[in-house]
Amino acid sequence: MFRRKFSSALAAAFFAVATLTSVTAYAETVEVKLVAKEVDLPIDNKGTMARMWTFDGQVPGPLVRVRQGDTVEFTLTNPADNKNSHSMDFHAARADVLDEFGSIKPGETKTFTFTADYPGVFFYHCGSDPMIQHIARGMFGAIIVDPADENALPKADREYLLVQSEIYENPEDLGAMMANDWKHVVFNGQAFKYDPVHDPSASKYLEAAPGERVRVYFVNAGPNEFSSFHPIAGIWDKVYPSGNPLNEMTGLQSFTVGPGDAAMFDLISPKEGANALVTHSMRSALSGAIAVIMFSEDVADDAGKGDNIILR
Ligand SMILES: [Cu+2]
Repeated sequence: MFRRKFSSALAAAFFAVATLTSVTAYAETVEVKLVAKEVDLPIDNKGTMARMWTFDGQVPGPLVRVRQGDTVEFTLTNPADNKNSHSMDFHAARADVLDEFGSIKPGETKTFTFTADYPGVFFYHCGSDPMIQHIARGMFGAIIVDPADENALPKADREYLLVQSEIYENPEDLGAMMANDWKHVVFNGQAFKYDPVHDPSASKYLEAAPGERVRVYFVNAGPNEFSSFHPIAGIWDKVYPSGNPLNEMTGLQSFTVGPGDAAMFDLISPKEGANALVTHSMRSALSGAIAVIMFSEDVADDAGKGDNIILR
């Protein structure tokens, strides 16, 4: 995960002021460097491998996290041994689709900057042609823009990122992608990755304690399927479309997140036990898009914190 860091001389000057008015956040410049990697990755808990196109060799790519008002200085490298052009489209950016978001060939590097003006959770993805295939093969991730006002949201006790996407049996088969003929719909790159109930070979699941506010940053990479995101045996306490605090909604059973969209979902369990986070589109859920969250008083302190926001 990329963390904010001091990088301007102004930051030092502001530091004394900031200690006196600790709720006032100030803008920083954040360097983010990602590398397009064409690699083999497992698409299920049994270790079935597929040729994926990725940012930094991971599906989803690294979580980028900045604060509202920050300037993001982004660099994409496409190594010479790749076979395809790649690009970056940050949904948190306002830019020129032909310039900043344009493709670079193997062996090329490009840098562009943008300011993170809107708080929330946003999709990022490769937009190179054919975009449907670059997304279906795993070239996506999330950027969280924390609000400039640190009190704009109720404080989350734990945070998790789930990115929904489709996996097509033959990643070369553009026709199957255009026909929406996927094999699995998954969270974070693998079928039933966090669901030991439906797949005994799953070893991971989300964790929290009763009474804690669990914030799920949910991104739907698609490329085609909508998600009706629902916590089985729970109710979303709050839902924030695009993760903007001004979009607060209360007491929802499910909320639809379309392809290329994202939202923030807060969940509080009054008791120990399990919920299952699913897209309530059953064909999608039963092909792999289910994540179990266990509520227990014995939860590990570091669950859903720091680098554990994405369970790799
Ligand atoms: Cu790409």
